Amino acid sequence: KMEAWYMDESNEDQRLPHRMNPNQAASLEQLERIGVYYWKVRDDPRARSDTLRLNADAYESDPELQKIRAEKGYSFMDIITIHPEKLPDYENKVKMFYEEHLHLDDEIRYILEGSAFFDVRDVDDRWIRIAVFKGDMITLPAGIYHRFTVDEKNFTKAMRLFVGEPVWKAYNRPADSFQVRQDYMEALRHC
Ligand code: KMT
Ligand code: NI
Repeated sequence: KMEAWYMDESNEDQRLPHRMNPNQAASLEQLERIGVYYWKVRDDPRARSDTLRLNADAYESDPELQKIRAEKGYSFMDIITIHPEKLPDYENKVKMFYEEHLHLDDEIRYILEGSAFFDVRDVDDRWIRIAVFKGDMITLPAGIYHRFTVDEKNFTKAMRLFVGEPVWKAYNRPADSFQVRQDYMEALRHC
């Protein structure tokens, strides 16, 4: 089951859940309104056959993944492993991913192993934290302010997908005058 919640204001460790007390859930509909799409785990054999059934263990040959990539034009993919022993300069990178930023293109991630949090700004500029796990795919629209962190398990293996030649450049907030930001804000007003 997908889980997202509004974050508390505490400055404690970014890897902690940072739930409000009491918890304030955010729905799939709320996420869709801000252009965030989230496909939930297909590893569950009881999943209905007409739902998307990605198999995170077979990502190299999974026909469902191939279908999505063909339909969406995700021609590029690579794999990033975020773990103290696997990623050079781990602590700095984890800090860097947690700087609030935007990109000129959609950020598309498919979690192959482990877990993580993606934080996105809602329409009122409040942080929503999205917990992702093995088998989840998430897309963040170009121009949305967001950030990423590992959780307390310190392990995320993710596939990065991209339409065409990848551009990973992040622009830290404030980037309000960027055309991509203006376009994103305009799109929000129409839904
Ligand atoms: C980003 O731009 O926020 C990232 O690429 C995060 C790390 S990829 C799981
Ligand atoms: Ni990003």
